[in-house]
Amino acid sequence: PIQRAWWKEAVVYQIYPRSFQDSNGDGIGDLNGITQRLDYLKELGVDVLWLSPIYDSPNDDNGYDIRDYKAIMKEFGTMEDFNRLLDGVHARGMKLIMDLVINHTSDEHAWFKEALQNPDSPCRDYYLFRPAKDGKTPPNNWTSFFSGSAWNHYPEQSFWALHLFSKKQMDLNWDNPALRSSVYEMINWWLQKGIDGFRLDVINYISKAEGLPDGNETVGKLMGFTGVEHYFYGPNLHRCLQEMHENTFSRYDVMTVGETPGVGIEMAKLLTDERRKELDMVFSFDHLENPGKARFDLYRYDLRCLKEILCDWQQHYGNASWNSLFFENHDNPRMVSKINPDPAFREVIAKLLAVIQFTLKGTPFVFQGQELGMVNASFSSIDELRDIESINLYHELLQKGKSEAEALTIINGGSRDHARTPMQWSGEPNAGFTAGEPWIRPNASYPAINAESEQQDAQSVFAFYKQVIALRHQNPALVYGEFALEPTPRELFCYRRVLDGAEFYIEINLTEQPQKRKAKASAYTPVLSNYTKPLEMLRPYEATIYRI
Ligand code: TEU
Ligand code: CA
Repeated sequence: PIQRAWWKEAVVYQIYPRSFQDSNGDGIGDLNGITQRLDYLKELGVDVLWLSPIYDSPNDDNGYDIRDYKAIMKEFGTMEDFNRLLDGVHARGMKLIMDLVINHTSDEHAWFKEALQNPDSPCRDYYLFRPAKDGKTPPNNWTSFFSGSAWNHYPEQSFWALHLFSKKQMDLNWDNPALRSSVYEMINWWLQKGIDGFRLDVINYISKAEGLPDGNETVGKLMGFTGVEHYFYGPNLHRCLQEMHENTFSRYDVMTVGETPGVGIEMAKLLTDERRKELDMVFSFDHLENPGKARFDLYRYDLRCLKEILCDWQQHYGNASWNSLFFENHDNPRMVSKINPDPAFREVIAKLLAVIQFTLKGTPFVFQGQELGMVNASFSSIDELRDIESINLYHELLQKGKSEAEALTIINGGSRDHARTPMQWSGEPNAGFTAGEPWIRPNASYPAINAESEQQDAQSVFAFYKQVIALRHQNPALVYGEFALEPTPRELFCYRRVLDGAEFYIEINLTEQPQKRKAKASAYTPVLSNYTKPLEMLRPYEATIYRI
């Protein structure tokens, strides 16, 4: 039997604070802006808010480069603003979790500055400093996720330092016990403030193979980055996570979800098995691309492959681990656009995805704007992009001989900025996001796609989200029920959720073509559908929840 827990029953909503709501006209979303929108989130029905990083940061990677873990980023507000936000969340019966970025810090963090300045400082061993190989080249061939070598050279100290992400995001040395205690102390400081948990950034990368050996070039070509096999699941990963759990999370009633690119289902089981006391959930990313495809490849996402991956996790993850369910976040283009950019299908696809996300076993995570059916932007010049990954990749592509137009097409295919355009609140200028000059241009679709109009429209994507969230809250079968796949052709995704005599049947057409429906469904009672009433044939992307 499945152990019950509040975070298994919760619906989580991810906020990217920079793009959510500006309250003071400086063009940057902020904490007071979030506080102003709490009633909207309550109306939607979400239980937990996850905030992307709000800590003090020089913003080389929009806050994922932390300068001070115990201070709030100036653009976002003050600690008083944060306390008010937390109170506002709790007063509405919701919870709040924070992003925890502990694989690396900013190079402007006091630890790193101290490490550079003072050879005798204990902070020297908080990071991964190494001498040059052969006296001149970087210590190994690892590449950064944001282009180029993963090493910075510090000539005055005659050493190099590792950064898997930007040149200002310096990897921490998790083999150092003092570093680990400093991190736990910081975590407990936040937990004592009363927050309800954490999303842990690239947490599976923290332990690096001893000696930091060269990465295999063939693996590097395959993955797009060299060295990954030496830190995707490093030797001390589980030991570190168990120690962290013991010293922090275990002392509070909180939830944790690890961001774990590339782990796979078996490693994910080890990370989340409740008996092992490491993490509550992890994010696996395999379902975000079709097999053999990467984020910047230009292709149309085929939903038939989604079914195969999700079923694997639904059927084989076991009862000791609990899934996370998500299609979008701040690092990925909008899912609706990846599946089919034809505006005629936008709403049905957005609702189809909601049906899947809220009727499978696991905790759903909604990314801001997903509940409106927000779509990808169309960037017409590199000047419109803000993300360090896109900008670095653009220059890398030019260097490799691509034309500006070709490079821009690739960036438009996979840029993280698609998810970072302002939340579309209304048809007012700048989508109601700011009264000033927005830090990134709003998506041109906002006059048609926005919260204000969708809140008044009973057929809107927003209205559908409200209903499907409510349905899930009212029916434990949709949370804890057994998942039973119906055998069908690949084009259909049909399954049951069953618990204590309560039973739901979910019937989905994964394609743009009409499909023959399973005869049986006509005997059931439709509860929620992305079409008004069942017909003889399943229409394009039709998705219906039936009660049996
Ligand atoms: O992302 C980690 C990660 O591996 C990716 O999603 C990454 O952005 C991409 O694959 C690079 O090619 C996390 C955060 O979600 C992301 O926003 C940060 O930039 C990154 O860690 C570094 O902190
Ligand atoms: Ca602001």
